[in-house]
Amino acid sequence: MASLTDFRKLGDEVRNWGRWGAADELGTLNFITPEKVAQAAGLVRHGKVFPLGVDFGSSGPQGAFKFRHNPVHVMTVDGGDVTALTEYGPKWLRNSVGAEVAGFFADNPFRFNDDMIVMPLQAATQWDALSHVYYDEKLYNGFPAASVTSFGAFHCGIDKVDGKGITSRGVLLDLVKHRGADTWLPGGEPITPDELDEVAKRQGVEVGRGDIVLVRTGWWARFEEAGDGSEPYSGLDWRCAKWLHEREVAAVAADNLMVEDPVSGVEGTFLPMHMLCLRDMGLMLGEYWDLTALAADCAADGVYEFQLVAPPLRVVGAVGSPLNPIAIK
Ligand code: UVW
Repeated sequence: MASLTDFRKLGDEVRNWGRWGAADELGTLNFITPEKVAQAAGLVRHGKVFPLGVDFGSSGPQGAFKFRHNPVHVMTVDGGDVTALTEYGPKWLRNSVGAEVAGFFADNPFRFNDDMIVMPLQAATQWDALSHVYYDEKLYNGFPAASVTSFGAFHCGIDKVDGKGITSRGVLLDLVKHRGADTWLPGGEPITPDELDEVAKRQGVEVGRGDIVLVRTGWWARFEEAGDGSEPYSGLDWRCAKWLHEREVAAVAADNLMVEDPVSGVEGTFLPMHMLCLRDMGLMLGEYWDLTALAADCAADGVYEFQLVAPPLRVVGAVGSPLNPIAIK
């Protein structure tokens, strides 16, 4: 088990603060240049599209922790309600929303349905913004942690990165196939930097500047099968942050709930890789990405690179965003 001193040493090594200027809030997305975007678009050869987002609904993966819950979806207008509103609704309803909706529907056959969703932005397929985690009271690039307030993140919010797209070359590293696992990687065997090299070599793919790396652990496939996300699992060892730093990767995403291994690896801490990636490197993490269909296709044609299109929602001041990323081959 590493110490907090070891962690701080690695933090000093991988820190990108000031690399793109004192005001930078994009972090490693700066590695995605127009040339990189054009190169990624050139990887589209067959028009095969793989949506990587999971369902947003009540059967989602939340529940293992009390501080997050699954999305709650509610209908706010239902065209079929018109009779109830006009004929049976209580007076207060007829005088307010009922009258308004009945007005839209009066004397014509046209109807509409509306709905809303209430959810933690971290509930399902998501990007963590650079303001999601911090230590020593500092966010990425030295911005004060206190700039994340009850009004939202004034620095490093997800809205600050939307100008990048986000689109680049995606590279899938399939750990399930590499380890010869059935569906997923059970707990207790964190993925090491050396293993990432082995997988890339075996798949015949190189990881480089501006790439977005997708790591398949099988967690999502197992969750879909069992409907329970509380089983021990394996993710990236915290030292993989250095591997990503050395290759100048733009972002990393996985099919599990926190990319990194749930066993910290740094004494007395939680989420050390989050701290190194988001806070020190300025590298965003994607979680709960469904990589099953993409992995099957990559295994079939032996091509593990593709165009990845993964724009977050522009939720002002948010520390993360849901999305439906798309890989195109
Ligand atoms: C936490 O677990 C706090 O964050 P994440 O959703 O990024 O894993």
